[in-house]
Amino acid sequence: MSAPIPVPAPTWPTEFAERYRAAGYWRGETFGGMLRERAGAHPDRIAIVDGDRRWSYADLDERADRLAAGLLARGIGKGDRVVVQLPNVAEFFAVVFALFRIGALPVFALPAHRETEIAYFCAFTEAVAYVIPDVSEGFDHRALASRVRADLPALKHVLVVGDPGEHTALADIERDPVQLTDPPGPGELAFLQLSGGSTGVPKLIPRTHDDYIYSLRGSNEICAVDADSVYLCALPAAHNFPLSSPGTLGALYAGARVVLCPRPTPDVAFALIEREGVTITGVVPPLALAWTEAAERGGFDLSSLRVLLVGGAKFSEEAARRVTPTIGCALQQVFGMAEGLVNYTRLDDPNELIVTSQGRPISPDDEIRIVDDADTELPEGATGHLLTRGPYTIRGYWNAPEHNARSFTEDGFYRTGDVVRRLPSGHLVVEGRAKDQINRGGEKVAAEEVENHILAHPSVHDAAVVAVPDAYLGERTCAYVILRTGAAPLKPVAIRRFVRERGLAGYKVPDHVEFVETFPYTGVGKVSKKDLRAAIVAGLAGAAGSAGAAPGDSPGVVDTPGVVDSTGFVGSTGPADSAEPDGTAH
Ligand code: OOB
Repeated sequence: MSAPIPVPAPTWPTEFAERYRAAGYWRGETFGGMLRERAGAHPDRIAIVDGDRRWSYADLDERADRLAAGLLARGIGKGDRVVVQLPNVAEFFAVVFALFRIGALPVFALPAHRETEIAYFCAFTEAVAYVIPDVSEGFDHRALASRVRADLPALKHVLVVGDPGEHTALADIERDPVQLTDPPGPGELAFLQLSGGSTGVPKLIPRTHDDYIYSLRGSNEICAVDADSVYLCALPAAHNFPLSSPGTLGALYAGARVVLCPRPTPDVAFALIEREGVTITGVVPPLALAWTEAAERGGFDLSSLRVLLVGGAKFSEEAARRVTPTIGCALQQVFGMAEGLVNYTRLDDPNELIVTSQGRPISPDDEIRIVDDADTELPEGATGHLLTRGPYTIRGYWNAPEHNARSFTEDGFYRTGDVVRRLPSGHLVVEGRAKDQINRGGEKVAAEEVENHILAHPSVHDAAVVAVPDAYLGERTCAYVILRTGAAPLKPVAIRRFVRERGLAGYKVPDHVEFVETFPYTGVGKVSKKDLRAAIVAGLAGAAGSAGAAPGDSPGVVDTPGVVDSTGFVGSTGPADSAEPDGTAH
């Protein structure tokens, strides 16, 4: 038990930590203590609604305690890593608070992740346990767990919500609560979050109790979340946005109610908003579009909804303008990152600012630098690279010294990879991105990761993955592929299937595959992704223009259905691992 952390993640220098404590940002709270306090203050108030199940604060507190005792009895303890991959079910919170209490670190996987990603998270973090549902969205997680576990002796426990199969039922490990001898302190790590990333494999983001709880408190204040709020968790619960902006944890911090939404389609979400009197929720831009259209059609009473947060990817001004008139609630744009910094438009901002900017930071001590390629600060109002440092922004990834040297400046600023400009009000406008990443409706795809998988195909000589504009998702992925000399021609679907069968999340499977003879190169001999993207845009314009195209029907480029996404992030209407959606395309 209590495996040592291989290479400790860099943390805040003492003078910063002291400053953040003195300013009242870090108040010495922990998640375990926070839940205990709330359960003591209002035991009978409802904390979690999951379908017909309603857990009070006392219920959640007791379940977390019983699970904590069960985990300890199995030898899982402080500092141990536990990969948690659960859909939006109440047990997610029991598990996570149990881990928080004993100081074991949840590693937050998304439900869409598959064997390659899960095996990597388990191996890289030397996880001792993996928590899963039995079957979710038609996918049997138990079979995946058996395969992953066969290769990883350190992974001793697979805990299943529901029918455990050959593994252990989560419910069976519960024990009578025990007195904890060594609970984590507020400055210690609470969990590891996944970075959207732009590198071959995802990086892990170490967050402490103190820093994360500060971001919750700040978010609650900005979004007016209080004990009477009802937060609908429409996106996957493990993602940083629905977890903390202000999210489920913000709601629980406020003593409010969390309603879990099994999928974010308007029919399901709107029915819950009406039934549960939801006051606030957060979605990615494609969902905001779908919700706006559905709200226009009517049929549900959405009058309880006060605030819709939209973030994760750029929300277009036109779409932003439609939210309040159609859904009847306030819009808050949120531009955040799991590494830390979160910006919100404020509820009392002028409407123009709300619809044209991505907000300003939570904290007066969030430091913002906007710089050129040489890290030189630009004049006020200029567009450049966003660097940031502050009381809830990490100083380094977990166990990744080489990445840290690239992703952080020497004085501790995080290189966000976002290109922004700052308005006189301090609000940021996201103008683009300088990282090799595709933002597929809020889901981040690291180009290099997908390229590496395509390169494993025996017929492939080289691959370059870039974003293509899409009316619904904002961006989709396009893989440009050069085949080996003499290799037999392939169909795009063969590449897509190959990537899928390597066990990758559905949203990373390229939406579109183009075979080419060569790539455009930059002066220094690197593949010019700028030129590749330009070629796509030119191709789009040539193919009768994409203006006014319905979601997903960008001519000639997108070969998957637009509104039906295979990931669960944006909303799925069928099993995530169904057969190739585009088996007949190309
Ligand atoms: C959120 O977190 P991540 O870690 O999945 O992704 C962060 C990246 C940002 O660096 C930026 O590139 C992009 O997602 N992004 C936006 C955006 N919000 C996030 N780009 C343009 N406009 C926006 N409003 O995505 C996340 C974390 C907490 C709250 C909200 C989103």
